[in-house]
Amino acid sequence: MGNDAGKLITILNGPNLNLLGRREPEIYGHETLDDVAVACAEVGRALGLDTELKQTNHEGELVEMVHRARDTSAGIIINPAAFTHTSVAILDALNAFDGPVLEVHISNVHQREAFRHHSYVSLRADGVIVGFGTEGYPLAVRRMGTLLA
Ligand code: CA2
Repeated sequence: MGNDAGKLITILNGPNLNLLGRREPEIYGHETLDDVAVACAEVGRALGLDTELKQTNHEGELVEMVHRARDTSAGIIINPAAFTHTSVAILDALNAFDGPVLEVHISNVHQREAFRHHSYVSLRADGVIVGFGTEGYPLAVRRMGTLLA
């Protein structure tokens, strides 16, 4: 890592988001997770922030990714996907992270089934972006620029 490295923002994604852009475009849009990574990197670069985007289908791995971010990252942006609505373990891991946490949901979860209306992660999140499509991710990076200034 060179001396010009900026603060790192880790962008975590939960189960099935590897299918982004390939299935259910009427709900989740046409952008892939790789497209999201590029959009976030562009916004981050303008703010002097480095970004890394990760995805896993496994709850324990998401917990470990949050733990790793404790040593590497100034902030976490997380779309826990279905674990949003079920996982006390991910909430506990985020509670052990010192920096800002922003929660992103691509769809407007409040317009969907009642079980999507509650988020454990929102108890920890410093902000939540819901229903902005994949544009929510670079917007969250922009907000990180403010929170970490
Ligand atoms: O709107 C969101 O970002 C969600 O976190 C997406 C989750 C869902 O369980 C949450 O309630 C809201 C589902 C992610 C599934 O992603 C797919 C993407 C493309 C095709 C199929 C699934």
